Amino acid sequence: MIDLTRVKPYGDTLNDGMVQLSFTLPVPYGDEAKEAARQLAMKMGLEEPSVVYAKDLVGFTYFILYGRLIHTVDYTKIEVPKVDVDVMSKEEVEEFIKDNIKRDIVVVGACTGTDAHTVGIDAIMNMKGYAGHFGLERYEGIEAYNLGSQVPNEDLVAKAIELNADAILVSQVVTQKDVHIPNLTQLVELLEAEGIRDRVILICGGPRISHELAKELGYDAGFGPGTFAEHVASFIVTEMVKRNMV
Ligand code: B12
Repeated sequence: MIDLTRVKPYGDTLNDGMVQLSFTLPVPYGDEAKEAARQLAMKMGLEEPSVVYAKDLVGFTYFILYGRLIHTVDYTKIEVPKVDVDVMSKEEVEEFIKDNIKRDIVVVGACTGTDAHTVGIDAIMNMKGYAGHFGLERYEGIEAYNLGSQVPNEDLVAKAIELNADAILVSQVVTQKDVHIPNLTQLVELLEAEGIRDRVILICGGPRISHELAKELGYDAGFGPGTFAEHVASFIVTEMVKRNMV
């Protein structure tokens, strides 16, 4: 019987708490390094941790450990803010645009700032799509403009104004030292300064972007790993009708 108020990891048998974790320590490979890793794992709440793999990284050491986690979480109390929309298929979105918006909608997207990762925004926008899900460029009724990566916020805003965009999509993959936060915030400020923030649906996405973070930063929605074009398209068209942007 699973007690959802006290959930813990599962390895060989239910509730055994077994986990695997990996990390690197800035110390040379050797017995002392392995003992340091073991002690750290115990401080993290693992019982009987064992170092099952250690590799010299030229002065540093990389470890994989197994151990028995002592902590549990109350799954019944967990609430995660999510994009609240009924996801439609590509064909349903196309039909929805024809029936409810009655014009082509314009979507402009980019990976902004210094971020050079194109694969995420391409997955959402490109004709060929991602994992068997066509991107927005393939949708009838959507004019999609993918500006690529390392696009300054100023250029993205200028393009959105030029094309009279209904939605702006921003991808942020690099989050080291929270570099994405000022970059995402600056875009909102620029849109506000141009007086067009309320006229566009503003969406961000990336592997470490949550809907909650996106809302906090002034975006309409945020999408993380596992997103397909139809999730984004469904949100845009539903929101456009809600806001009477037809
Ligand atoms: C490929 C890759 C690169 C390629 C990028 C090539 C390219 N044309 O994109 C190259 C080699 C250039 C590269 C460079 C760097 N990279 Co890199 N890279 C990766 C890697 C291996 C895969 C990323 C990827 O393509 N994922 C596949 C896509 C489909 O997934 P995704 O981006 O998450 O997108 C999905 C969702 O997040 C969402 N989504 C994403 N964007 C958007 C936008 C919208 C609007 C919506 C709705 C949804 C959405 O939908 C997508 C589909 O489901 C990752 C590690 C990893 N395995 O993830 C590291 C990784 C992202 N890179 C990293 C780093 C650090 C760098 C460098 C800084 C390394 C360096 N020191 O030079 C540079 C940065 C260069 C720069 N200026 O940005 C780190 C980032 C760490 C962090 N927390 O910030 C990672 C995580 C590797 C690591 N573990 O350290 N990288």
